[in-house]
Amino acid sequence: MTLSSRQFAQALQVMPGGVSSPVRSFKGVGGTPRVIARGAGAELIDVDGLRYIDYIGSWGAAIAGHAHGHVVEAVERAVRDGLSFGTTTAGEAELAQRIIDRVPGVEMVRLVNSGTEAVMSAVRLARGATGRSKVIKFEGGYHGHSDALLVRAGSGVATLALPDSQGVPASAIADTLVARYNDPAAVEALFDQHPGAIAAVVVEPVAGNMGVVAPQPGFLQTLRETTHRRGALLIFDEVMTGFRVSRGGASALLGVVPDIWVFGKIIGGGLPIGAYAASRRLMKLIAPAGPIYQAGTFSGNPISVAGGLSTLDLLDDAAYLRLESLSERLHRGLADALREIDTTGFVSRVGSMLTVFLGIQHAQNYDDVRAGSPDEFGRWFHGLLDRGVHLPPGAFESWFVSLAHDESMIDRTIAAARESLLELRTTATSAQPASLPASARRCTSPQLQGPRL
Ligand code: KE4
Repeated sequence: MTLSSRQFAQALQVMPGGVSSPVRSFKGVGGTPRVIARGAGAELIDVDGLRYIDYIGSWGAAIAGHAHGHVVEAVERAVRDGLSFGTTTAGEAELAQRIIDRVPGVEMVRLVNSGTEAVMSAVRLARGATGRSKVIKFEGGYHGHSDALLVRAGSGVATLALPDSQGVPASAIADTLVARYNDPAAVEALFDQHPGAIAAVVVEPVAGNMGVVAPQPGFLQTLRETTHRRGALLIFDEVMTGFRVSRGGASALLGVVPDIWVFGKIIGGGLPIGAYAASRRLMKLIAPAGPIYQAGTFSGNPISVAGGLSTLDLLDDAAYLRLESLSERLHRGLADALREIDTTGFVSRVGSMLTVFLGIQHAQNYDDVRAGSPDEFGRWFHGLLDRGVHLPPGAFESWFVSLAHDESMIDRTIAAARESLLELRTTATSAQPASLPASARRCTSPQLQGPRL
């Protein structure tokens, strides 16, 4: 029994599912999560000293890699001056300005402590600004775990195949309407059914929580036109895509300007953070400037802000070119492996966020994605984990490439993916795959093995 499995067994005694967030639980892929001791660049090192090329990247936040010198130094400097004051500090205004400078259309920003909090606040802003209550979200979209948005959600809700969540009263979701992603007609129909009642449409401009599903040409433009015509607001949830898919995020990349943006993850560089942003006119409705209340003890705290500012320092044009080069190399190698090993599946990618879907050849919405093979993904996941590659433990998640990945790691990932696909195809038992000597297998203890064919 490894130290990791012993420590996870202890975690199971004191935390639900042994985790602080459900997607980490391996429930979607089987087997036992690795207890991670530290991150270094593009690698995770578990408590037994085993190293993994990391494609979780703190679910997208670690775009610079783990423990990047520039980020660590900035955070260390900030920590020495105190952790949190509950007052205004210069850094939070600087971070707000950085976001404004990068994202065309953003005029003011409010910092909060998580993506969930940011989306929840953005919806409240839309409801307050329009005087309307209903909100449209999309099947498979995940916008954090606030009650009103935990309806047919993606990410962990989809991974765990939860119908939704218990504990969310019908009253809390009575104003939540659900449409199919990439289906503008479904949105129009909801506006027809609820004239004058819909405050906002909230959308991941590139869906990342049903796996990566790109917007079809014209989808976002149509949402922009429809919401404008119907007097509703368009909210882009860019917690994942913000400063990931381009220097200005998805709205800048795709040329569609929403009314409200939501950010998280990268703007904290791995420290807890969220933000929502909009025009001056809208944001001046937020207390204390206006009548819409939202607050937070640690909002804009100097440590998360230091993590965000130092990470954004690293995200210049060259960085995005590098991310694209590495991600395209991975995309091509994985696609070649799927084809050469005659595996039904495809790579769905936007910038440095991607998903390999197994069992399907295309995906435009949540129904398409659910026709895939999550069980097969689970077996493939463990084949890669055994070979030192740690994917996000769920078929409905995005993989993230960081600036700390390099060509050698990408090529090792492709080789491991190829071997694991071959293993899926050729072994129905737990025999060692021909290409790897027994000694090279990373973990032989049964409880660390994922489900076998
Ligand atoms: P947080 O509250 O977890 O910071 O952000 C919620 C959120 C909101 N919007 C989008 C588009 C998101 O992707 C997220 C969070 N993403 C998941 C990963 N799919 C976080 C991982 C987890 O839940 O542990």
